[in-house]
Amino acid sequence: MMNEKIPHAGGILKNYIGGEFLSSDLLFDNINPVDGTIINQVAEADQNLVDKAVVAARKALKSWANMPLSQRCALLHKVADGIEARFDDFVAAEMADTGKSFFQARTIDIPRGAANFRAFADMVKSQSTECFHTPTPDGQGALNYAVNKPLGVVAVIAPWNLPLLLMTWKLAPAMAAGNVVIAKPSEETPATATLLAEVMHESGVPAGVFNLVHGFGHQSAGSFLTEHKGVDAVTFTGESSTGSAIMRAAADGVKPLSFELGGKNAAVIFDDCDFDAAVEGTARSVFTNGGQVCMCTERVYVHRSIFERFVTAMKDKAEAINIGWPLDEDTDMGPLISHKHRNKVLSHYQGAIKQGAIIVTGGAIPKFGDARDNGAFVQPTIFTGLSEDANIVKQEVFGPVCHITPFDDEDEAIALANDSDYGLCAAVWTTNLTRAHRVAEQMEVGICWVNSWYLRDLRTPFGGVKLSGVGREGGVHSLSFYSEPTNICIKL
Ligand code: NAD
Ligand code: 6OD
Repeated sequence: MMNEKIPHAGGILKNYIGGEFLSSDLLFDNINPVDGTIINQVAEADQNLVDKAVVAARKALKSWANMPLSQRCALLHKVADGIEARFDDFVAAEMADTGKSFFQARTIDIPRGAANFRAFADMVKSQSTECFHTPTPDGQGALNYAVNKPLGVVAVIAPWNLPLLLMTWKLAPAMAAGNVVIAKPSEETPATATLLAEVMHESGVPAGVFNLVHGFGHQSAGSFLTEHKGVDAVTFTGESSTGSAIMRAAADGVKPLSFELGGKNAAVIFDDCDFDAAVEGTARSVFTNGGQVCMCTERVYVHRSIFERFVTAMKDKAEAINIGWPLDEDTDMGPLISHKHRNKVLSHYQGAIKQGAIIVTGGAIPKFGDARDNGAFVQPTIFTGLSEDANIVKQEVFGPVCHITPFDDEDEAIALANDSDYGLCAAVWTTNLTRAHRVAEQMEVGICWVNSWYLRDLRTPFGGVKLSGVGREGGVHSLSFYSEPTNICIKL
């Protein structure tokens, strides 16, 4: 990647508050995980700037909420147009912050950023409301109906793995439903949120409707937002432990919360599967984005009759992954997000080896002999041979790794898959339709894919059970979370 193609390379990424781009005295470095170089600096929002964002948002709330729906939706389509018009800038910024491949940034992350705004701008127009005709003793009855109002000022706190995609997945429905927002991207990935602020500004979104504050979580912009009396609701994607901290912070204000949290997702491979499709799909589900997708498979359960063949085929897939420079057309996988995260992933690898894992492939840091050796790369890794209570089988790693275990029958496979503190998603591979329904229904997760993985329809409920989340977003579920219904009862 040529440095001059990265927007704001060498400059300062600012906060966007009340329609103005504001710097601060607190600057931190934004690091490229491919080679450890500094891309630019980021202006961290202190308590004063967060207060200012809340005041600006509150001031904008009434006029945004009361804006004719068609006008509000037209503005959101304009934001989508703006992302598309600056597509190359967004791709370059996302790649620089994360090291993800050009292919992934241009086919998944940035297109979904625009698609999220279009989808919710269209969906909100057909949002319906409940209406009941209620019998009364006088025989005249009453009419009960609900009107949907926005929640108010919504804090949107996003992670680093799919920065623009996951930020806009929450911003778009929140804004479509008439809320004003304060976005806080991860400290690791501040760039595309800053470009989004520029697009909002250029698109004519009124000052204060969209605000951006940069910074960290604890005792920084993140907790300033979640503890703020002027913030009406918090929508968060990130680690389950951060979700707990936010829940505690939001408890005093009894703020509505929507949480999309971690996963320890299982794939179940039956002996009647389409073998090649199952290998291809499972490899994709383990290694996409270096395993840094909340839906990535980290536990694979394979029927014993095809276990050895499956493990060998997965090994071949892992070893064929091209790890490299994001811009190279043939790069499949980039680095992890940071050295700190790599240390966490490597300590999981080392822990697994210590607990007696068989290393099918990987387990270490790749060597390149160039600047990438300063980056945060790890090898795609497959383990077998551990019992179900081993740490790497229990805890979320969030790296390019899985453990593969054999099973003997369907009931055992279901029990193994469900034996987790998490419950985000699962994948089931079988050509038997009856079995597919039977098994998928029994998975204790928010989403179960059959013969596929990460096949998305933005209208469907998305979220997790157990430690994987609270609530559902997607389609009417998002619009419902970001709205507060008032029931009106009219005696007839
Ligand atoms: P993280 O929880 O460390 O950080 C997420 C965001 O929360 C960041 O913006 C961070 O600054 C902020 N934050 C951290 N502590 C905070 C606090 N005390 N108060 C307020 N804000 C705080 O998560 P991450 O490392 O950025 O992302 C990886 C994790 O996210 C993984 O566990 C992954 O499974 C999960 N994730 C879940 C989904 C989902 O849809 N379920 C999607 C993506 C990622
Ligand atoms: O695709 C989505 O809408 C979504 N919420 C994806 C989550 C990915 C987790 O890393």
